[in-house]
Amino acid sequence: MGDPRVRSFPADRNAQGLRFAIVVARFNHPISVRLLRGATEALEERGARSDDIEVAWVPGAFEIPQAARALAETGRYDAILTLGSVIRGGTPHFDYVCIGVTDGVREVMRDTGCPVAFGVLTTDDIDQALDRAGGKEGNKGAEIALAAVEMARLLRAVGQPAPAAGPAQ
Ligand code: INI
Repeated sequence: MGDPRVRSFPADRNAQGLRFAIVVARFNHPISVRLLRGATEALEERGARSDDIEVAWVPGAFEIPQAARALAETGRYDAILTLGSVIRGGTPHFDYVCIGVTDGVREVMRDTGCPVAFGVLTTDDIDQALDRAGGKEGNKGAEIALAAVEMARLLRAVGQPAPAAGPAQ
């Protein structure tokens, strides 16, 4: 794939030796646990050790960016995953939570340089969320885990230093 005359960075999804933090919203808990299982299984299938995966629970999707920023700023992680679900109700609250979490995650990635994979479902109802949390549409948690690995590897390949060595605390 690609032009052999130019340097390219092929997708590398080997998670061995990489360290991850997962921020997961407790709101809509049954969806969150399914997404979390999908994400951790995908990371481990790609070679990550369970010791190199840390999970931070937050009350709801709106709190995800603040926790993601605090984790990214430690410099201990190669990538951060964010998981949760916002389900449309009858009020504009849905839109404000969605805007808060999407803008917030983007800003964390921009400000810290740490890859932050976005795995917050935004759906009309619980069935659409279940479909995407291990149901007929797959598992978004697993999907974004691969994006996190790929971005962590890409940043290393282009020369961004790895986080400082030593056990995650
Ligand atoms: N948080 C969610 O993660 N999903 C939702 O669907 C949701 N709804 O519908 O309100 C939700 N609200 C809580 C919000 O994320 C904050 O935790 C709360 O506002 C406190 O800051």
